[in-house]
Amino acid sequence: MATPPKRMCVSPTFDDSFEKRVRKISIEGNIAAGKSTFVHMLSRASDEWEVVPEPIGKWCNVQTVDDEFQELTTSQKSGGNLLQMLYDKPSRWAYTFQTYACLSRVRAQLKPFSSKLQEAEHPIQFFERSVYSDRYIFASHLFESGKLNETEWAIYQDWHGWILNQFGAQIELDALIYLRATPEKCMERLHLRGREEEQGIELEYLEKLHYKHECWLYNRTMRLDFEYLKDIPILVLDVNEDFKDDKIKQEDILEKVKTFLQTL
Ligand code: UDP
Ligand code: DCM
Ligand code: MG
Repeated sequence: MATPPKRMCVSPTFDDSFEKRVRKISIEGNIAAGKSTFVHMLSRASDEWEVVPEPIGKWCNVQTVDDEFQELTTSQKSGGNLLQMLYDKPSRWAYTFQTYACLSRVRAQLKPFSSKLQEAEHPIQFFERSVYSDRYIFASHLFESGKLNETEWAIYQDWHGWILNQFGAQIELDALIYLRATPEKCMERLHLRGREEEQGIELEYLEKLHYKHECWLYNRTMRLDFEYLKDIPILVLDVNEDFKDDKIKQEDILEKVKTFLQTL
Protein backbone atom coordinates (compact mmCIF):
# COMPACT_ATOMS: atom_id res chain seq x y z
CA MET A 1 0.00 0.00 0.00
CA ALA A 2 1.24 3.48 -0.87
CA THR A 3 2.35 5.69 2.01
CA PRO A 4 -0.41 8.25 2.64
CA PRO A 5 0.53 11.89 2.12
CA LYS A 6 2.13 13.33 5.24
CA ARG A 7 -0.54 15.84 6.05
CA MET A 8 -3.22 13.12 6.37
CA CYS A 9 -1.35 11.78 9.42
CA VAL A 10 -1.39 15.15 11.14
CA SER A 11 -4.33 15.63 13.48
CA PRO A 12 -5.45 19.22 14.16
CA THR A 13 -2.60 20.56 16.26
CA PHE A 14 -2.93 22.22 19.62
CA ASP A 15 -1.68 25.40 18.01
CA ASP A 16 -4.39 25.46 15.33
CA SER A 17 -7.27 25.31 17.75
CA PHE A 18 -5.51 27.51 20.27
CA GLU A 19 -4.88 30.20 17.70
CA LYS A 20 -8.58 30.49 17.04
CA ARG A 21 -9.32 30.90 20.72
CA VAL A 22 -6.92 33.80 21.23
CA ARG A 23 -8.71 37.13 21.11
CA LYS A 24 -6.66 39.88 19.48
CA ILE A 25 -7.25 43.47 20.45
CA SER A 26 -5.40 46.50 19.18
CA ILE A 27 -4.77 49.52 21.39
CA GLU A 28 -4.96 52.65 19.25
CA GLY A 29 -4.27 56.30 19.97
CA ASN A 30 -2.25 59.34 19.01
CA ILE A 31 1.48 59.68 19.58
CA ALA A 32 2.16 59.74 23.35
CA ALA A 33 -1.49 59.25 24.27
CA GLY A 34 -0.38 56.58 26.76
CA LYS A 35 -0.56 53.28 24.82
CA SER A 36 2.69 51.77 26.11
CA THR A 37 1.80 52.74 29.67
CA PHE A 38 -1.65 51.23 29.19
CA VAL A 39 -0.48 47.89 27.71
CA HIS A 40 2.13 47.58 30.44
CA MET A 41 -0.66 47.96 32.99
CA LEU A 42 -2.70 45.28 31.16
CA SER A 43 0.20 42.83 31.04
CA ARG A 44 0.46 43.01 34.85
CA ALA A 45 -3.28 42.64 35.37
CA SER A 46 -3.76 39.04 34.21
CA ASP A 47 -1.73 35.92 33.40
CA GLU A 48 -4.14 35.35 30.55
CA TRP A 49 -3.18 38.60 28.84
CA GLU A 50 -0.15 39.07 26.63
CA VAL A 51 1.11 42.25 25.05
CA VAL A 52 2.85 42.82 21.71
CA PRO A 53 4.48 46.26 21.97
CA GLU A 54 5.13 48.48 18.98
CA PRO A 55 8.63 47.55 17.66
CA ILE A 56 9.88 51.14 17.94
CA GLY A 57 13.34 49.96 18.99
CA LYS A 58 13.78 48.45 15.55
CA TRP A 59 12.77 51.70 13.84
CA CYS A 60 15.41 53.63 15.77
CA ASN A 61 18.13 51.06 15.20
CA VAL A 62 17.74 49.34 11.86
CA GLN A 63 20.30 46.57 11.48
CA THR A 64 21.59 46.35 7.95
CA VAL A 65 23.18 42.91 8.08
CA ASP A 66 21.74 39.73 9.55
CA ASP A 67 24.84 37.56 9.16
CA GLU A 68 26.57 37.31 12.53
CA PHE A 69 29.79 36.09 10.89
CA GLN A 70 30.12 39.08 8.60
CA GLU A 71 32.44 41.92 9.63
CA LEU A 72 30.35 45.03 10.33
CA THR A 73 31.27 48.65 9.75
CA THR A 74 30.74 51.06 12.66
CA SER A 75 27.55 52.49 11.18
CA GLN A 76 26.17 49.00 10.58
CA LYS A 77 26.89 48.11 14.21
CA SER A 78 25.07 51.16 15.53
CA GLY A 79 22.16 50.77 13.10
CA GLY A 80 20.28 53.46 11.19
CA ASN A 81 17.77 55.60 13.05
CA LEU A 82 14.86 55.51 10.61
CA LEU A 83 12.54 57.40 13.00
CA GLN A 84 15.04 60.26 13.10
CA MET A 85 15.40 60.15 9.32
CA LEU A 86 11.61 60.29 8.96
CA TYR A 87 11.26 63.41 11.09
CA ASP A 88 14.35 65.09 9.59
CA LYS A 89 13.32 64.59 5.97
CA PRO A 90 9.82 63.12 5.66
CA SER A 91 9.48 63.39 1.89
CA ARG A 92 12.64 61.32 1.47
CA TRP A 93 12.01 58.71 4.15
CA ALA A 94 8.24 58.38 4.62
CA TYR A 95 7.89 55.49 2.18
CA THR A 96 10.86 53.58 3.61
CA PHE A 97 9.68 54.20 7.16
CA GLN A 98 6.09 53.15 6.54
CA THR A 99 6.95 49.91 4.76
CA TYR A 100 9.47 48.98 7.45
CA ALA A 101 7.17 49.98 10.33
CA CYS A 102 4.39 47.81 8.99
CA LEU A 103 6.67 44.89 8.09
CA SER A 104 8.30 44.82 11.53
CA ARG A 105 4.87 45.09 13.17
CA VAL A 106 3.49 42.11 11.22
CA ARG A 107 6.60 40.13 12.13
CA ALA A 108 6.25 40.97 15.83
CA GLN A 109 2.54 40.12 15.86
CA LEU A 110 3.15 36.78 14.12
CA LYS A 111 5.66 35.58 16.73
CA PRO A 112 4.71 32.33 18.53
CA PHE A 113 2.51 32.69 21.61
CA SER A 114 4.26 32.56 24.96
CA SER A 115 3.89 29.37 27.02
CA LYS A 116 2.06 31.41 29.66
CA LEU A 117 -0.58 32.40 27.12
CA GLN A 118 -0.89 28.84 25.86
CA GLU A 119 -1.99 27.74 29.31
CA ALA A 120 -4.71 30.38 29.50
CA GLU A 121 -8.36 29.46 29.36
CA HIS A 122 -9.36 32.84 27.92
CA PRO A 123 -6.20 34.01 26.16
CA ILE A 124 -5.99 37.59 24.95
CA GLN A 125 -3.28 39.33 22.97
CA PHE A 126 -3.16 43.11 23.12
CA PHE A 127 -1.32 44.71 20.23
CA GLU A 128 0.11 48.21 20.60
CA ARG A 129 -1.31 49.62 17.36
CA SER A 130 -2.12 47.69 14.20
CA VAL A 131 -1.43 47.45 10.49
CA TYR A 132 -4.60 49.53 10.10
CA SER A 133 -3.28 52.56 11.96
CA ASP A 134 -0.07 52.24 9.96
CA ARG A 135 -2.07 52.62 6.76
CA TYR A 136 -5.17 54.67 7.60
CA ILE A 137 -3.60 57.08 10.07
CA PHE A 138 0.10 57.51 9.33
CA ALA A 139 0.74 56.54 5.71
CA SER A 140 -2.54 58.12 4.67
CA HIS A 141 -1.67 61.41 6.39
CA LEU A 142 1.82 61.40 4.88
CA PHE A 143 0.22 61.01 1.46
CA GLU A 144 -2.31 63.78 2.07
CA SER A 145 0.44 66.12 3.20
CA GLY A 146 2.56 65.38 0.12
CA LYS A 147 5.28 63.36 1.90
CA LEU A 148 4.38 60.26 -0.10
CA ASN A 149 3.79 60.88 -3.79
CA GLU A 150 1.00 59.26 -5.83
CA THR A 151 3.26 56.43 -6.98
CA GLU A 152 4.61 55.67 -3.51
CA TRP A 153 1.10 55.70 -2.05
CA ALA A 154 -0.16 53.35 -4.79
CA ILE A 155 2.74 50.95 -4.23
CA TYR A 156 2.33 51.12 -0.45
CA GLN A 157 -1.36 50.26 -0.66
CA ASP A 158 -0.71 47.42 -3.09
CA TRP A 159 2.05 46.08 -0.84
CA HIS A 160 -0.07 46.47 2.33
CA GLY A 161 -3.01 44.65 0.74
CA TRP A 162 -0.78 41.81 -0.42
CA ILE A 163 0.94 41.41 2.95
CA LEU A 164 -2.43 41.21 4.68
CA ASN A 165 -3.69 38.75 2.11
CA GLN A 166 -0.76 36.49 2.90
CA PHE A 167 -0.55 36.87 6.68
CA GLY A 168 -3.62 38.85 7.69
CA ALA A 169 -5.76 35.94 8.88
CA GLN A 170 -3.36 35.20 11.76
CA ILE A 171 -3.41 38.76 13.05
CA GLU A 172 -7.02 39.64 12.36
CA LEU A 173 -8.53 41.67 15.20
CA ASP A 174 -11.52 40.92 17.41
CA ALA A 175 -11.81 44.40 18.84
CA LEU A 176 -10.15 47.79 19.23
CA ILE A 177 -9.53 50.00 22.23
CA TYR A 178 -9.15 53.71 21.46
CA LEU A 179 -7.18 55.72 24.00
CA ARG A 180 -8.65 59.13 23.38
CA ALA A 181 -6.69 62.21 24.41
CA THR A 182 -6.57 65.77 23.15
CA PRO A 183 -3.64 66.72 20.92
CA GLU A 184 -2.55 69.17 23.64
CA LYS A 185 -2.39 66.39 26.23
CA CYS A 186 -0.42 64.21 23.78
CA MET A 187 2.01 67.07 23.20
CA GLU A 188 2.52 67.45 26.95
CA ARG A 189 3.22 63.70 27.30
CA LEU A 190 5.44 63.68 24.21
CA HIS A 191 7.66 66.30 25.86
CA LEU A 192 7.52 64.50 29.19
CA ARG A 193 8.70 61.28 27.52
CA GLY A 194 11.46 63.18 25.77
CA ARG A 195 12.12 60.79 22.89
CA GLU A 196 14.77 62.81 21.07
CA GLU A 197 13.62 62.07 17.52
CA GLU A 198 10.14 63.48 18.27
CA GLN A 199 11.02 66.78 19.90
CA GLY A 200 10.43 68.75 16.69
CA ILE A 201 6.86 67.48 16.25
CA GLU A 202 4.38 70.36 16.05
CA LEU A 203 0.93 70.53 17.57
CA GLU A 204 -0.57 70.73 14.09
CA TYR A 205 0.79 67.27 13.26
CA LEU A 206 -0.82 65.78 16.38
CA GLU A 207 -4.07 67.59 15.49
CA LYS A 208 -4.11 66.03 12.03
CA LEU A 209 -3.47 62.57 13.45
CA HIS A 210 -6.09 63.16 16.13
CA TYR A 211 -8.69 64.04 13.51
CA LYS A 212 -7.93 60.80 11.66
CA HIS A 213 -8.25 58.73 14.84
CA GLU A 214 -11.58 60.44 15.55
CA CYS A 215 -12.92 59.68 12.05
CA TRP A 216 -11.88 56.06 12.28
CA LEU A 217 -12.58 55.13 15.90
CA TYR A 218 -14.99 57.68 17.37
CA ASN A 219 -17.24 58.87 14.56
CA ARG A 220 -16.61 55.72 12.51
CA THR A 221 -16.88 57.63 9.26
CA MET A 222 -13.55 56.58 7.75
CA ARG A 223 -13.60 54.64 4.50
CA LEU A 224 -11.82 51.32 5.02
CA ASP A 225 -10.96 48.58 2.54
CA PHE A 226 -11.30 45.80 5.11
CA GLU A 227 -14.92 44.75 5.39
CA TYR A 228 -14.67 43.15 8.85
CA LEU A 229 -13.44 46.38 10.44
CA LYS A 230 -16.66 48.19 9.63
CA ASP A 231 -18.54 46.78 12.61
CA ILE A 232 -15.74 45.60 14.87
CA PRO A 233 -16.40 46.42 18.56
CA ILE A 234 -14.55 49.53 19.78
CA LEU A 235 -14.07 50.60 23.39
CA VAL A 236 -13.31 54.32 23.72
CA LEU A 237 -11.41 55.33 26.86
CA ASP A 238 -10.79 58.95 27.77
CA VAL A 239 -7.18 59.11 28.97
CA ASN A 240 -6.80 62.85 29.38
CA GLU A 241 -6.57 62.40 33.12
CA ASP A 242 -3.35 60.71 34.19
CA PHE A 243 -3.73 57.05 35.05
CA LYS A 244 -0.05 56.12 35.20
CA ASP A 245 0.44 56.49 38.94
CA ASP A 246 -3.19 56.46 40.01
CA LYS A 247 -4.29 53.07 41.36
CA ILE A 248 -7.95 54.04 41.59
CA LYS A 249 -8.03 55.31 38.03
CA GLN A 250 -6.30 52.13 36.87
CA GLU A 251 -8.86 49.94 38.64
CA ASP A 252 -11.62 51.93 36.99
CA ILE A 253 -10.04 51.49 33.53
CA LEU A 254 -9.47 47.78 34.12
CA GLU A 255 -13.11 47.33 35.07
CA LYS A 256 -14.16 48.99 31.81
CA VAL A 257 -11.82 46.73 29.84
CA LYS A 258 -13.12 43.59 31.57
CA THR A 259 -16.74 44.56 30.98
CA PHE A 260 -15.92 45.19 27.34
CA LEU A 261 -14.17 41.81 27.01
CA GLN A 262 -17.26 40.05 28.29
CA THR A 263 -19.23 41.41 25.34
CA LEU A 264 -16.88 39.87 22.74
N1 UDP B 1 2.14 59.25 30.83
C1 UDP B 1 1.77 59.96 31.93
N2 UDP B 1 0.54 59.70 32.48
C2 UDP B 1 -0.30 58.78 31.99
C3 UDP B 1 0.09 58.07 30.82
C4 UDP B 1 1.33 58.33 30.29
O1 UDP B 1 2.49 60.81 32.43
O2 UDP B 1 -1.37 58.59 32.55
C5 UDP B 1 3.46 59.52 30.24
C6 UDP B 1 4.35 58.30 30.09
O3 UDP B 1 5.07 58.04 31.29
C7 UDP B 1 5.27 58.74 28.96
C8 UDP B 1 4.37 59.63 28.11
O4 UDP B 1 3.28 60.01 28.92
O5 UDP B 1 6.34 59.51 29.46
C9 UDP B 1 3.81 58.92 26.87
O6 UDP B 1 3.23 57.71 27.27
P1 UDP B 1 3.40 56.38 26.42
O7 UDP B 1 4.81 56.18 26.03
O8 UDP B 1 2.73 55.28 27.16
O9 UDP B 1 2.54 56.78 25.10
P2 UDP B 1 2.35 56.06 23.71
O10 UDP B 1 3.13 56.86 22.74
O11 UDP B 1 2.83 54.66 23.82
O12 UDP B 1 0.89 56.16 23.41
N1 DCM C 1 4.96 56.20 13.67
C1 DCM C 1 4.81 56.59 12.35
N2 DCM C 1 4.15 55.77 11.48
C2 DCM C 1 3.63 54.59 11.89
C3 DCM C 1 3.74 54.22 13.23
C4 DCM C 1 4.41 55.05 14.11
O1 DCM C 1 5.28 57.66 11.96
N3 DCM C 1 3.00 53.80 11.02
C5 DCM C 1 5.73 57.06 14.57
C6 DCM C 1 4.94 57.99 15.43
C7 DCM C 1 5.76 58.07 16.69
C8 DCM C 1 6.40 56.71 16.80
O2 DCM C 1 6.47 56.23 15.46
O3 DCM C 1 6.75 59.06 16.54
C9 DCM C 1 5.57 55.72 17.60
O4 DCM C 1 5.51 56.12 18.91
P1 DCM C 1 4.17 56.22 19.81
O5 DCM C 1 4.06 54.89 20.42
O6 DCM C 1 4.54 57.27 20.74
O7 DCM C 1 3.00 56.63 19.00
MG1 MG D 1 4.30 53.50 22.76
